[in-house]
Amino acid sequence: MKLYYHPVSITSRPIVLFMAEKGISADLEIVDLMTGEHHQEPFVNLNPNKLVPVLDDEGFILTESAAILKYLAEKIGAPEYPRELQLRARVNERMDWFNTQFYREYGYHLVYPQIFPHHKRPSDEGQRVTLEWGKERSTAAMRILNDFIIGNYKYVCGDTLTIADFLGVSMVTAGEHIKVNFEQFPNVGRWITTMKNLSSWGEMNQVHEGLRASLAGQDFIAV
Ligand SMILES: N[C@@H](CCC(=O)N[C@@H](CS)C(=O)NCC(=O)O)C(=O)O
Repeated sequence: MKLYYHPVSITSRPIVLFMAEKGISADLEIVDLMTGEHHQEPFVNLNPNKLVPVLDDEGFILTESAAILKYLAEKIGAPEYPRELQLRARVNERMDWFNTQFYREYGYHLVYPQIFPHHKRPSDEGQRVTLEWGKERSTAAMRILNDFIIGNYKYVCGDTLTIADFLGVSMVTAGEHIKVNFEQFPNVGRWITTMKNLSSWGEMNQVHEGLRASLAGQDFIAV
């Protein structure tokens, strides 16, 4: 099995963290997003969307981080993707929410345009409007995550760890690069701390932390 990924990518980090936690081994091949390797052959043949991650399981090619997490969890029968109908439906619901409602605004309208040069809008006005839009909607999504989805629970689907936590926490902690103030969202902060206590977190997030440190001196628009 082979995973094409990048260690700082929001959508790759949950996969490598889950694999490390569950002892799933695979060849890890870095696709250098910084030099545009994902826009060139041979990667574009693998994923014409020009995005990581991509899983290759003996020739079976799978894109989409949520689908890859479900595939891996199902393959090893992991309790983090429960089989019971309604428990599984809740996990799917949370993953869809993170991947659409949350990531669309927080990733593509707030974090990426500020940390990836090729996501920056071509005019100052375009950048300003995008970030204003992203900040307003990301704030609303973060409140929903804090008040409704996590609330007094330990995780995003109740008190049991699921693959939705792996997906969600990687997206939410991307906000560390732009200095999101998580003190405004104490339940989210508590959940992040819980997830950071996973035994593989530190090792799997070294490059994430390196990027965060390299951006520490810059000013950003954040939630
Ligand atoms: N829906 C896809 C989204 C994948 C995605 O956004 N990948 C980003 C991770 S940083 C990427 O490859 N970006 C490259 C770029 O924007 O040029 C998934 O969940 O796998």
